[in-house]
Amino acid sequence: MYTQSFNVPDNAGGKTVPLAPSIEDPVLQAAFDTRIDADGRIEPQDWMPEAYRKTLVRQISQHAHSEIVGMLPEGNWISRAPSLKRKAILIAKVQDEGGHGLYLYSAAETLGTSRDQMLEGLHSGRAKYSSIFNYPTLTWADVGVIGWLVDGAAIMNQVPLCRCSYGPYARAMVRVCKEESFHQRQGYEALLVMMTGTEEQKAMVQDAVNRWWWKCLAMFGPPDADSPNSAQGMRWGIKRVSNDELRQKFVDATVPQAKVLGVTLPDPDLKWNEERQHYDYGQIDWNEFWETVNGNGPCNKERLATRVKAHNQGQWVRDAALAHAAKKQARNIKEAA
Ligand code: FAQ
Repeated sequence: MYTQSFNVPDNAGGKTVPLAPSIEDPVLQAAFDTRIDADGRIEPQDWMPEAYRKTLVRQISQHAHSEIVGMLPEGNWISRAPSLKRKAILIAKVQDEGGHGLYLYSAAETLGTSRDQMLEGLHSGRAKYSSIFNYPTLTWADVGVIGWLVDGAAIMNQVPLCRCSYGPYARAMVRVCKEESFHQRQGYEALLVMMTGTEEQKAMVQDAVNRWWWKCLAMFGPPDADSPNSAQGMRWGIKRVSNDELRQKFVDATVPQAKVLGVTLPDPDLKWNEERQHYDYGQIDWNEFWETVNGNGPCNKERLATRVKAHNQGQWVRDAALAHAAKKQARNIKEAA
């Protein structure tokens, strides 16, 4: 299993790419560059180039939206969990994902973009969220497979982000990764139990693995050669490991787990390459990925509609909290007078 011990070396990745010259303030830019080159942290009060700020807001808000929309596919199974134990675990997991979204919105707010602005981007369909959450959860085995593979892929991507150059994002990720590790293990354990069950249960697990495997590989984003944000993201120490490298690490870590579980990963080209000391794997359907990212996946419309409805239905809670805060403030002022 992957844990906090998965780490990346200092100075990993793109320090060979020259930093973009600043047209904003050469002196402040030089101080920023020095700190980035020393693998130091940038904090909210520090000067930063606008492009760095913009990239962080793009990535962190996309990440926050993924956590929030990511509550929906598994949330659909809370009322149908097969036992009280599984229901309690699933409620806690879905709630954790909501918490991750909130840490991340808070981290993005330190960059000067309000949560309302970010939510407006999500609800209007302008902002992205992870492609993986636009697929349906057809059986209970999907819940286990999401824990094992989707959380597994998320951890692989997110552990290096614990050392991201922007302090609030890095700190949020430490806590997120600890929780995601539990999520991954609970999913794997649920599947292990099903694999000791009936033939129907085993077939259900295999079917879920067949449907989710390729989508999980695509989660890491486009191949490095087609990833417009990677070089700069790595140069700034936001991303530490490239999309393709993370995908490979995920495949290498998952193949032995699939063997222990007793399922087949649905890829005839998956085989150990002695020379590379990695598993080779087949072609990902990037057309399908981009269709899904661009709003045309099987559940995009349903997910967005559910999210917007939930947000609107929660308006009274936000109004009540604001009214209470205003009354409390008025009372405090009166008492102090
Ligand atoms: N889906 O140039 P790159 C989770 C976009 S959380 C949709 O490579 P970048 C927890 C990308 O935004 C899962 N869009 O971009 C959980 C960009 O478009 P833009 C989310 C994608 O930023 C588990 C364009 O393609 N995790 O699962 C995807 O350098 C279970 C070009 O791509 C994170 O967000 C995609 N899969 O690298 C919850 C981690 N991939 O923005 C519930 C943080 C790429 O220019 C249940 N994010 N795009 O319009 C990252 O590490 C990066 O943003 C990447 C993309 C790696 C996702």
